Amino acid sequence: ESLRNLLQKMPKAELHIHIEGSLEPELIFALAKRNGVALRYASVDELRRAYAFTDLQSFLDIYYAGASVLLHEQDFYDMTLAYLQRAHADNVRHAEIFFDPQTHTERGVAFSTVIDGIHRALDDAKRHWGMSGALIMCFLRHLPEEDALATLEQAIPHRAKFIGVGLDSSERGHPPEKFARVFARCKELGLHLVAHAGEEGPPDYIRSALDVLHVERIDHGVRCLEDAALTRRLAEQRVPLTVCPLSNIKLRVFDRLADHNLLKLLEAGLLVTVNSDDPAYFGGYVNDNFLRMFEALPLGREQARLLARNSFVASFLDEAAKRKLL
Ligand code: ES4
Ligand code: ZN
Repeated sequence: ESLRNLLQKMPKAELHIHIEGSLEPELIFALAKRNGVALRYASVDELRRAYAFTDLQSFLDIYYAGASVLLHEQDFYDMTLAYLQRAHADNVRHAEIFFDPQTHTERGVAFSTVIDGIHRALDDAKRHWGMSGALIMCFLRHLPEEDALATLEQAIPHRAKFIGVGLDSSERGHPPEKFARVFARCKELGLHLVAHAGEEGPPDYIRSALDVLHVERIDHGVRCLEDAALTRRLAEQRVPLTVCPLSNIKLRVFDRLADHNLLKLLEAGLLVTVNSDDPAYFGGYVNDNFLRMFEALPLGREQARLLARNSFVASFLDEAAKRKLL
């Protein structure tokens, strides 16, 4: 059996996927038409041609514009079911999915519309494909902490529909410390905690995500290797990193896949996972991330099996569910 086949067929979990980043251009246009929303792009091709990013911010501008077509519960359902179906084809058995409520509530969409539509799709994926899913609510770090606290208040009546919180959007200039109070409240509520750190931001943001926010996983975290003491700590404490190779290339964190530090992260003993981040924008779903990374770096079957195993180990599934999937 080929390495390609192994990568495609091995059961895996996906732990770093923004559901709004799974919105394909075709669905953006279909929803724009269905909802009577005007787009700045004349066609699917023109929109796709705009996906030429120079950094995180240039991507985020287009990503928030794309999300503007989402108005009704059914829109959130359709987007989420499309992702889950595509992930099922990649043999994803479990997905922990980020959603950005503020992107929608700021436009006047109700919090319940967002979470109910997404959550109904998770229920259906479980029934159709036996695939499990869980939601992680992200706070937009470019907005004030007060907005994050207000979002948390809106989320409380829906507490049973999500398992944790994260931190995303523009990293530079918005250190984890800015969200210390809201993360402390989330910890009291028994929520799982994660944060994007060390994607574009410095290793110090990884350290403060751990020390100030008390996160259990670091999203991206690839810049940890600039700090040897931090790298040793992440390895010793088995802190998972949810790495997204194609994202890192599209957003110019690394020039080429051959320059990616994934193998170095593994060699440092880190609990690395491979994920798609925003698959509709970055040129591939999770198996594309595996296949292209394994073509570009000297990685083999042993690492394939390790990365698949890590995806379940690093998940927030309970130990009994992990044992069944491992
Ligand atoms: C994101 Cl790649 C990335 N980084 C930070 N925030 C995000 N939101 C969606 N994708
Ligand atoms: Zn991300």
